Amino acid sequence: MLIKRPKGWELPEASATSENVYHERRRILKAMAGAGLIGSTSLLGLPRRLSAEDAAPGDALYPAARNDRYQVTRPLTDERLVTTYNNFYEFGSHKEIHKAAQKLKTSPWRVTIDGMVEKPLEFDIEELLARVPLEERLYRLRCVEAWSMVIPWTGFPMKELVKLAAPLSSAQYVVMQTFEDKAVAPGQKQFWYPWPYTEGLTIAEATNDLAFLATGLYGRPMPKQNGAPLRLVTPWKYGFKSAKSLVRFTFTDKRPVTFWEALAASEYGFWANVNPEVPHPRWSQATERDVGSGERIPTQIYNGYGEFVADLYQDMPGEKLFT
Ligand SMILES: Nc1nc2c(c(=O)[nH]1)N[C@H]1C(S)=C(S)[C@@H](COP(=O)(O)O)O[C@H]1N2
Ligand SMILES: [Mo]
Repeated sequence: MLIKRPKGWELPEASATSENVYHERRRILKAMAGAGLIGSTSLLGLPRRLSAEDAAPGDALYPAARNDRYQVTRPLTDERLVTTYNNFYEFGSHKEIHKAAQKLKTSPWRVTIDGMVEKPLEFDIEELLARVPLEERLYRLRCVEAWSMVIPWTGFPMKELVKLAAPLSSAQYVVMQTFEDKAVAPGQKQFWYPWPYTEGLTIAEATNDLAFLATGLYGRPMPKQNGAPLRLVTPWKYGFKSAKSLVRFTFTDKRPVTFWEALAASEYGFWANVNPEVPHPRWSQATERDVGSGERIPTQIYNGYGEFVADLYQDMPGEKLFT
């Protein structure tokens, strides 16, 4: 879903994310690890420890206990891959965005809940973290570009946020928006993108057990490139649904037009449920490349989470559930 200029979509697997560059980086990382060069310092823009001025929100809450209800059978993807092989168009469409994203300031971080709710709310992320139970969950992540990972997220069930918000019975969707700040996110100067990054779920989806608001990964506060301090994770949907660095949750009775849908509705729809049998208009979704092992593996319907979510989509004729 690389977009270099208006209407010029391409598949990054074949272009931006050069496999050679990627494997070269892995080779260097391995060599450095072997030579003991990767330790607790901040090589490669991967700070292990944050300086006092930039302490991550809720630092003291990590690690959180794992919730064993969510099992995976593949090994976890190496933390270095999880924190370097990213998509975050606010910071560019290359695979160096993990460095560019360090400019993001996550403290203070205000979150707004508004729209069709009993009472609009605004609070600091720390206040939110103090009011929700943090836990760890192992989830598969399947990007629409046909790569996948297994990630140990820390966060809380999205239904906890819906509870805090107390939506009116007329609300049908929750719309999520990423921060907007051209001074830190150069991608947002690219006027042809419909900023801010916007995503949405039905209330039934948002209150499904699987819907998760992640605040960390690998037992630590969320790295900026992965969407600090708060990002959505919906493992049965393609990765682009999981909007990063959220600042606003708006409850509404109107289905939002989401970021990728506004750019290319025939390629990236509202529902975006994973299905190996429904190809993207420009490539097959039958298999995926596990970025850890490099192996191609079969893709599963709902990314293997049908037991949790298939019921949500019964009797919805005419809806493009898998685009
Ligand atoms: N705000 C924002 N959220 C975003 C994106 C983005 O460009 N901007 N990219 C999405 C895509 S396409 C994917 S696959 C995942 C990647 O998450 P990760 O970098 O933590 O693996 O983030 C999603 N969330
Ligand atoms: Mo993606």
